[in-house]
Amino acid sequence: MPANLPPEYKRTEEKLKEAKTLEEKIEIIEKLISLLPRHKGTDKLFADLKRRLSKLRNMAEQERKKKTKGYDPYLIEKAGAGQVMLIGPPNSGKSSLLATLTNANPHIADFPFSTVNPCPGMMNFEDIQIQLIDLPPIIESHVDPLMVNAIKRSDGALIVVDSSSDELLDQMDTIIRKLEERKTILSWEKPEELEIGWEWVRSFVVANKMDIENTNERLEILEEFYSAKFPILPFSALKKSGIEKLKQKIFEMLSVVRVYSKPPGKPPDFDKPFILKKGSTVRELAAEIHKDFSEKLRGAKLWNIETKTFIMVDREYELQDKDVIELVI
Ligand SMILES: Nc1nc2c(ncn2[C@@H]2O[C@H](COP(=O)(O)OP(=O)(O)OP(=O)(O)O)[C@@H](O)[C@H]2O)c(=O)[nH]1
Ligand SMILES: [Mg+2]
Repeated sequence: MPANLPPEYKRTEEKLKEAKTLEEKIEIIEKLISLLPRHKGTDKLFADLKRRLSKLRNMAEQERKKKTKGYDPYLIEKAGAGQVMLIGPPNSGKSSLLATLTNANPHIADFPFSTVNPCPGMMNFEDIQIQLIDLPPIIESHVDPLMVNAIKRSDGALIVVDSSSDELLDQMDTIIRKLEERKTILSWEKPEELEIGWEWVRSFVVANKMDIENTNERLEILEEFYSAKFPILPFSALKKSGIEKLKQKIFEMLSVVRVYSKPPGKPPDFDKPFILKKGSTVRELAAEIHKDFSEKLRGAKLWNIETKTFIMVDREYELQDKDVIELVI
C-alpha cells in the first residue's frame, strides 16, 4: 500500500539532512511522527521512526550526562503547580522578590552579582503553591548555558527589571537577545511558528523598585517598547505593593486549572486540588487519579456546591478552574 505522505512531511524530512545536533534531530523526528498519516501503508515507517527516536533520545541523554559531569546546580526538582524562573540584569531585585513572595531566604545585597547560585522558594497562591527560582543575573559578557537550559525546562519566567535604572531598555534588550542567542524566545503569547530547535518560555515583566521617585516616566517608556510583547506589572519588593496582582499573573502564566474531586456521597476534597494543564478533559483527570478509571469512565457530575446540584458532563468535557468533579464509572 502506498504511504501517500503529505507535502509538509516531505519538507520536514528534508530538514533532517541539515540537522546538526541531536536535539534538532529528535525534534524533527517527533514532528515527522506527528505528521505521519496512520494507516496500514505507514505502519513500517512509523515503527522505524519510533526506533530512531528512541535511539537518538538515548544518545542525547548520554551526552547530557557527559557534559554536565553529573552535576548541574540548575537541575532543581519541580514542586507545586509549576516552576517559574526569576531572570534579569544585576541588582534589579530578583532575590528581594523571591524573599517577598516565598519562604526562602536568598542573599540580598546593594551591589550587583550577589546571587551566584539558583535558589528556590515556594509561593502560596490561594490553595496551591508555585515554585519560584531566583537566578544569577544575565549580562552581555556571560550567560551560563546550564542556566539557559533550566529556563527552557521551566514553566515560565519573570523578567525582573529595575525601573529606576538609566539602562532599563538596554538591559531588557540584553536579556532577550542573550536568550535568543541560545534559541530561547521570551514572550507572553506563544509564537505562531517556532523553528526546530527553538524553545518558547512564557514570560512577563516585573517593573520593580516603583517606590523610587520618577520611575513613572521610565515605566511609560518601557511600556511603549515592550507592552506588545509582554504584560508589564509595576511592583515594589521593598514596599510590597502590587503583590496580589503579581501572584495572580504568575498563576495565569502557568495555564493550569485546579479541580476538586468529590467522592460519591461525600463532601469534595478542597484541601488538595488536582492541577492540570488548561484544556484538559474529564478523561485526563480520571487517568491522573487512576489508570484503570479512564477506561471505565462514563462521564462526570459537575457539582455546584452552593446549590448542592450537579449537571452531567461527558468524558471530553473541558475542565475549568475550580470545577468540583465526581467521576461516574
Ligand atoms: N528601593 C527599592 N530597592 C529595592 C527593591 N527591591 C530590591 N531593592 C534593593 O536593590 C538591591 C539589589 O537587590 P537584590 O534583590 O539583591 O537584587 P538581585 O537582582 O538579586 O541582584 P543580583 O543577584 O546581584 O543579580 C538591594 O539593595 C535591595 O534592597 C525595591 O522594590 N525598591
Ligand atoms: Mg540576587
